[in-house]
Amino acid sequence: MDKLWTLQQTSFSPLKLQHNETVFMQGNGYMGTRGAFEERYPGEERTTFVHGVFDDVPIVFTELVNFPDWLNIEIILAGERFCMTDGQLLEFGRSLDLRNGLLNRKVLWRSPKGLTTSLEFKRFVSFTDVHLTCMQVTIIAQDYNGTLEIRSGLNANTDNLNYKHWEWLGQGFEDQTIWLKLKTKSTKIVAGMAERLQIVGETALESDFWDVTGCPTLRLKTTLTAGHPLQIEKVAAIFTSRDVNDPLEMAKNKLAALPKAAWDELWNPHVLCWEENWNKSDVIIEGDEKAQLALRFNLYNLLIAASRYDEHVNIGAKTLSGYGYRGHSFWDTEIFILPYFTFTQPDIARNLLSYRYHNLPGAREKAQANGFEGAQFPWESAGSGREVTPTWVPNPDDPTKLIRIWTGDIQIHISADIAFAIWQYWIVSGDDDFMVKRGAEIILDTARFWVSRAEWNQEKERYEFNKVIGPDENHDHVNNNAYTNYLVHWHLQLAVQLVKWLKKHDPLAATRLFALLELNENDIDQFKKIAEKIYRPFDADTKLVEQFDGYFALQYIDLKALEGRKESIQGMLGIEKTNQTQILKQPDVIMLMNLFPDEFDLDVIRKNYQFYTERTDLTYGSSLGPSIQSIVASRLQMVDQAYAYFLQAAFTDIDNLRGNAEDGIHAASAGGLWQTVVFGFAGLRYENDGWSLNPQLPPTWKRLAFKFRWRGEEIKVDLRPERYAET
Ligand code: IFM
Repeated sequence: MDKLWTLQQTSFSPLKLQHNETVFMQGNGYMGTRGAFEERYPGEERTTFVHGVFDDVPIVFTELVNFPDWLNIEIILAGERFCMTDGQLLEFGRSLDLRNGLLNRKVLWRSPKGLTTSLEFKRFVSFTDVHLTCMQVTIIAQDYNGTLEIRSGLNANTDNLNYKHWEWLGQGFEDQTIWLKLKTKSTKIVAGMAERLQIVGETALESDFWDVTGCPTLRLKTTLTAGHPLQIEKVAAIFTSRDVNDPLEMAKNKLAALPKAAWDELWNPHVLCWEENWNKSDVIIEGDEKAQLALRFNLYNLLIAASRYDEHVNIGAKTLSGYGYRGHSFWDTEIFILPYFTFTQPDIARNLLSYRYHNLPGAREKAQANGFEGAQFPWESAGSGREVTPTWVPNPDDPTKLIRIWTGDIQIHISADIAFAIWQYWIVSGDDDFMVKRGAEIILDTARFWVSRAEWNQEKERYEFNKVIGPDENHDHVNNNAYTNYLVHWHLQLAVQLVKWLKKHDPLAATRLFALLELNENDIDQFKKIAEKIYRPFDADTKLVEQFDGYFALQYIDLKALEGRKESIQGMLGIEKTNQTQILKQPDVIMLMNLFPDEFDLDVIRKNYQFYTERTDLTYGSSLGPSIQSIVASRLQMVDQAYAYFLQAAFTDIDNLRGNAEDGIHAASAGGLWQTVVFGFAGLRYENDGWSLNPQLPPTWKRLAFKFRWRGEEIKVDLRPERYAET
């Protein structure tokens, strides 16, 4: 077992089921399945989500639908059901091989009647044939001869936290295969699933099909002889009407085309495909094994979350790994996750940006509904690209009361974040085609939104953005949030430059786009004029950027005096009270300086870093915070601090640092982690003219190596600090 690639669980803890389900997550960019055990346990949250399969639900509008369970296998050994909480668990070990997504569990179990059996479970979700999953169970009776009964069904009675989304359409059994057909209640997406179960190399003594409505089940019975291994193989196929016309037929055909024992046939190309992915996207750290493994764990979770084929899906804030945020996507994708793909697998980045392009109609609808022009992207986005941020949610402390959520109304910076990600992708990939066909339309139509959203302050002779929420969500309805204003300024300038470029590069496309968006030269002048006059707070004396109007006058709270707390400041003080303090949920001005390092001199960055860091709730505020702090600390050559924040991001989910890993992977933190290493420790900087490195590695790191793509060319970075050079 390679400890730099393998995540291990050495003891079974029924109280940590859900946390471990998140950690032992598997997926392939089409579907994602939590690391639940094959047999069932109370308190588990077994889910499989498939990208783009959303259905309507109260309060949060829409959510990813939990698919029928393909994992379940019940094993009955000489009449006793295998269950790790009964009898005696003599040995237990589980591992996830990050190199190829293989989940393996080895158990030595003594039944209540005293019979000992060893069981090994292996499973993977195919990276090559994304509709397929494969599982193998090897069973050895240690000290007895007896019967073995296996029951395995496709259980459609799954729900999303008690909310049912599936309508049952049919089920059946043919050619040793069970099948199930369903439809989501509101979105009418049809799913077809099929499953085949067999004893490898043997014919079962008995085999039946139990036609239980909603849970077609296969049952196999045979005998176990002491010391002789017996192997069970299960393959399952999932298709939906989002992928093909007849999902059920496709699922059945898929299984019918597989050889009798399919593991090797599916496993070999799967491993090669993983190898290709890691070859492009791995990061090697030498001298710090814990950091290496944790980093790979986070990258693995990004690799299994991103669709390779579907331009109409994004990555949710919790990937496909849990109910948190119900599969909705935020700026987390563009600002935190996308750089990993832009730099290492630009095709995936292009897909993700295309999702925003296809969802322009939803963004235009939102702008119009709010009385604005152009395109205003939703704060939370799902299948259709319409705003799906809940407006009211029950107060967790008193469910009879509701809390108003304002982010969907006024957290407007996401439209500029998307423009930023497109620009970054363009600069790095040199993909002019994307810019001409898709990127420019997004950048210009969102620029138009800014023009109509800006407010002219006659007295101060400047444009302002009032009543907004910046990245720091502890403060709502603030005026002139620095992050928002600076970003819009940049966005409008970019729009002006882009028009110039487009006219020169592809005049016909420019004319077409102007006609499509009904733009004229006055509009472009307007972009320029507003950009010049947008208020961008900066105090030349203190060198501080005020996060928003009046921030400095808010109450200071000494976070150090509250060390040891177990909840966020907002949780302790409540929303209203926190609003009155200077405590930030996550970096805001520091976030700005992270995105535009060249706009501010180092002294300004240092002063703002010092000022805002001590006011930011980095332990229990947002998980998006630590990675950004780390990158900026690296830039300021504060390597120890950068490393401390790096660790905080790296172990967010593995060690459940925020106590909510059961809701799913913190995807933005995972994406930010890659940035802490590449933009932070390696100091990769890029601009129109090219890229450069300015490395400063943590003291124990003997080597940092990774690849990235720059305008079609593969660049290999291999950093070995001189202090470790052989003498
Ligand atoms: O997008 C983030 C936001 O910045 C902080 N709250 C959680 C969201 C989803 O991760």
